[in-house]
Amino acid sequence: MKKALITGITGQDGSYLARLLVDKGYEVYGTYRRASTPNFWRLQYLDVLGEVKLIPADLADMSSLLEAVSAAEPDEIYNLAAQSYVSASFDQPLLTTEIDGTGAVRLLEIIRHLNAKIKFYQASTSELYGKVVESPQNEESRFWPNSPYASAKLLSFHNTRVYREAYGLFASNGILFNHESPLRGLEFVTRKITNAVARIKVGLQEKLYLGNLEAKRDWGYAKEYVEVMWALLQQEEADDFVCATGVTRSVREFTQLAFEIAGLNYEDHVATHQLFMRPQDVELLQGDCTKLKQAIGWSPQTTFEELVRLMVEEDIRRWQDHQSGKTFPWDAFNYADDMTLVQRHV
Ligand code: NAP
Ligand code: F7E
Repeated sequence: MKKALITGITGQDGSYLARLLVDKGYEVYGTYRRASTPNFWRLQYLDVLGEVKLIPADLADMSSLLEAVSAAEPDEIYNLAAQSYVSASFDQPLLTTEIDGTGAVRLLEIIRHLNAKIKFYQASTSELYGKVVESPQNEESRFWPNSPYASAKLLSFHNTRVYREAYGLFASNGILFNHESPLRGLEFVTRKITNAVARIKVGLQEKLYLGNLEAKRDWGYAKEYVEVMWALLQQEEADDFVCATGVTRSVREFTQLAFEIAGLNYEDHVATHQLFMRPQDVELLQGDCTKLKQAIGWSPQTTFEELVRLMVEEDIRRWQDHQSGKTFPWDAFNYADDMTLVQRHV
C-alpha cells in the first residue's frame, strides 16, 4: 500500500486530495496546525476524517516537519500548506515568506537527507505570472510576482526545480490557476460572493462589499484539480505543468451570474469598499494547459457556469438547512459578516 503525506490537509485542496488518495487505496497522513479551535470541517464534509492519520506540524518549524516525515515514511509528499490568501501577504509578508517560500525548502532538505526516493509535489500558482506580458500563460511565460505571496511562491517554485536538477529528486511543480468549490475559504472572492448571495436570499444580509470587480481569473473546479496533483507524481519524470481551464472571466461576471442564479440582481446589493482593494492586483490570468493535456490527457470538465451554480446552490442549501435547525460540518455560520468587517476594521 502506497503512503502519502499531505501538508495542509485541512484546506480546500488538502481535503479533496485526501478523499481522492484514500479512494485510490493510499494510506494517507496529513499535517494540521494546533489551534484553539479545531478546523476539520472539510475532512468531515467529505467523510474522510476517520480515514486519515493526522500529525501536528507547522511549515515554519523544521523539527515538526522532520517528525511528520519520519512518522509517515511516505512514498509521496504533497506540499499544499500555505498562507494562501494574497491579500494577507501584504499585511504579513515575512510570515508568508517563511511558510510559502522557505517552508518548501525545509521539506526538500528533509527529503534529500532522509530518503531521496520520496516524490514531491509543490503547490505552485498562476500568481507567479503577476503582471502578465502574454495571454494565455504557459510554462514558458515570464514570471513577474505582484505580491509577497507570489514572490514567496517563486522561491519554492525554483527550489523545487533546483532540487530536481541538482540532486535528482522527483520534485514537480503544478502551476495551478484559481480553483474553487463549496469548500473554498470564505475570504476568497468566489465563496465570499456565493455565501453572501445565499445570506441575501434567505434574508440575513442586504449588502455585499467587494474590491476590484474588473480583475479577471481562470477559475476551475478544485475537485478536478487535485487529480492532476496525483497524476503528476505518477509520471516517468518530474517536471512543471500549468493546470487551467483556458477560460477567463471577471469578478464582476462571476458576481452577476451568482446573483442571477439566485434570482437576484447584483446591482441592487453590491458595493465596492477600499478594505477589499490590494496595494496592487493581478489584473488578468488565463492558462494554457496544452503540456499537461499531452502528458496525462487531463482536461477540465466543469464549466464556469456549472461551477458558479454548484457553489451558489450549495451555500443556499446550507443556510436553509441551518435556519431549519440542522447541524453539519460548515464554516460560515460563525464567520463575521461583511458589515461587521467593514465597520470594525481599522
Ligand atoms: P487553503 O484552503 O487556504 O489551505 C491551506 C492549508 O495550509 C490549510 O490546511 C492551512 O491550515 C495550512 N497552513 C497554513 N499555514 C500553515 C503553516 N504555517 N504550517 C502548516 N500548515 C499551514 O488553500 P488551498 O486553496 O487548499 O490551496 C492549497 C495550496 O495550493 C496552497 O499552497 C495554495 O497557495 C496553492 N494554490 C491554491 C490555488 C487555489 O486557487 N486554490 C491555486 C494555486 C495554488 P489551517 O486549516 O490550520 O489554516
Ligand atoms: O481574489 C478580487 C481580487 O482572493 C481573486 C488563491 O487561492 O488564487 C487565489 O488568489 C480576485 C482578485 O484569489 C474581492 O482583488 C475583488 O483580483 O479570490 P481571490 P487570488 O488572489 O486570485 C491563486 C491562484 C492562489 O494561488 C491563491 O492562493 O478577486 N477581489 N473583491 C476580491 N478578492 C477577495 N478575496 N475579496 C474581495 O472582496
